[in-house]
Parts: sequence; C-alpha cells; structure tokens
Amino acid sequence: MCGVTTSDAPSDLPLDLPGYQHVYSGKVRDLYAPVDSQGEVDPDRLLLVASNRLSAYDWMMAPEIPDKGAVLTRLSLWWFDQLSDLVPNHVVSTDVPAVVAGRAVLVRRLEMLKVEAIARAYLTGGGLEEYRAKGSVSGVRLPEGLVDGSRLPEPVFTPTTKAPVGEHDLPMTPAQVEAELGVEVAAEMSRLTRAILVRGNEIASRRGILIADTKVEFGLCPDGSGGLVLADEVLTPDSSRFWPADQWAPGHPQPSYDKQFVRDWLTSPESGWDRSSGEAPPELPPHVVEQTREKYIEAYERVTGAPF
Ligand code: Q0Z
Repeated sequence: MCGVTTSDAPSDLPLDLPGYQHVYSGKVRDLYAPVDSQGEVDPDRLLLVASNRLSAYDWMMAPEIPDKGAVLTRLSLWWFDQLSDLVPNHVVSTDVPAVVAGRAVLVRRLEMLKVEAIARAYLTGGGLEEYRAKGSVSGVRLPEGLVDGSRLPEPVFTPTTKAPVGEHDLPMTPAQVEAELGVEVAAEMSRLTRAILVRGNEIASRRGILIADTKVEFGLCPDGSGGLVLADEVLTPDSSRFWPADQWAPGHPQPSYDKQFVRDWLTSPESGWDRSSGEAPPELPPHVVEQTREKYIEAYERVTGAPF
C-alpha cells in the first residue's frame, strides 16, 4: 500500500477550460493542451495548472489550501528569472484562462528527460538512509559523522527514476543515468541541478530559509541542439525541502517550513488520527488551513522580498 489516497477526490477535475483539453493530473498539478477552433491540439504547448491541493504523509488533505497554487506559480516564475543566466526555461506566457489566472502558465512542450533531477545540500530523507548504510550518497563519498540535517560539503546530485503516480521513485546510479541520457546530457543535468540549488541557497539563506534539497525536471530544447531546458516548477516548497534557518539544528528531523502545522495537527491527539491505521486522515480544521496558507505566503515573501 503506497498509493496516494483521499477520502474526497477533487470533484472539480478536469476543469472545463475553454480552448484546452485535459492531458494529465498529478498529485497537486494538472496539465492541459491548447486546442484550436478545429479541435486540433497544439503540439508545441502545454498549460501547467497548480492546484490548491496539499499532500502530507502520502495522503491528499481536505480541504484545499487557498492561494497555494498561485503562491507556488509566482514563486516558480520568480525563480526562473533568477536562474535565467544558468539555464533556459519552458515558460511562454502567463496569459491563461480566467478560472486559472495566477496559478497557470503556458509552457513549451518539451521532450522530458526520464530522470528526476535531485540535488541535496543538507542530509536527510533518502540521502540520509543511503549515507547510514554506505557512507556515500549516489556514489559520492561523504565525511564521517554526518547526522540528520547536516550541511554537505557541497551539493550532491542524487537522481531517481520517475515512478508513475502512486509509486515511489527509486535512486539511480550514475551509470544508470548515463545509460538513460548519454554521458554528456547526464553530466549537464548533474551540473545544472547542483548549480540551481547553490543559487537557490545563496538567495534563500540570506532571507532565513534553507533549501535542503530540490527536485527539478528538464526537457530537451526543441531546436535539436541537445541543450537542456528547465521545466515544471522550480525551488518551491512542493519540489524542495524548505527549512526555517533559525530552527536549523542538525541531529534530528527539521521542521518543514510549509507542512509543519498539518503534520503536527495530524499526529496530535486533537486529530484523533492514527497514521498507522491505513485510514484516511480527517479534514483539516480551519485554523490549520489558515496557518498553512500563511506559511506558503511567508515563504514567497521571504524568498522574493515582495508582498504576495
Ligand atoms: C511536466 C507534471 C502533472 C504538472 C509532463 N514543458 C513540459 N513539456 C512536456 N511535459 C511536461 C512539461 Cl512541464 C511535463 N510533467 C509533470 C504532471 C502536472 C506537471 F500532472 N509532466
């Protein structure tokens, strides 16, 4: 049992967007393709819609978090700008149907690379497990004595497979990535992913947020040059672990910037939920929804220095 489940499946999906047809839905985002008046799909474009859905402990929460999709969309757009000297990105336009205004972006449809590009600047989660077992992470030997939350000497590229929705991604060795992408593209993906995390931390750490690790997706530039294009979302709390810098204390799990109120409430006696029961979690009370919304907005405002 490892699928994402919810007691109340979103009943508003797919959205009825004039000029678009639904292509695919992930846990928290949805993809649509533009169609012309003859019903022909534009093969070069996609509409990426960020929902207000939130998952915790591998369950979809109800109700949704107001403004979450808009906050994450604006944060990704801001980061694409900050990273534009490092890597081109897929953004075409923010001129989108009114019902998804502010939380959708029209993008270039790319040939996506079948590797989840992950880099880690701090040790936790799957990276920590691998370090404890082998003293290394994705083939990179690390110093002895590191603990949960330790800062790594430099970011490490820790790619995984892209598993279908409901299944978990698996670590890939450097040889597997090279077999999938070729030696040159693999090296470029590693270099860019680490550079994105370094730049992300240069900016966010000055504003009180540490980015422990991040997952990015790349596509191939449609011009056939073989160049990589940064796609999907980037350096958001959904694709990255954001930690409050003032609470960083290696040696135990760090509080999550965005989901801590949800996790704390779900595991508290007030929720009445037993995580090990296999039962769906109860509905989040209004104060937890509101505190969580405020944390997403706070992350946006701290990182960008601008009001949401
Ligand atoms: C992204 C995903 C989902 C949102 C495909 N520019 C692109 N070109 C081609 N494909 C994609 C992109 Cl971003 C693409 N995903 C992940 C799934 C909602 C994003 F359901 N999948």
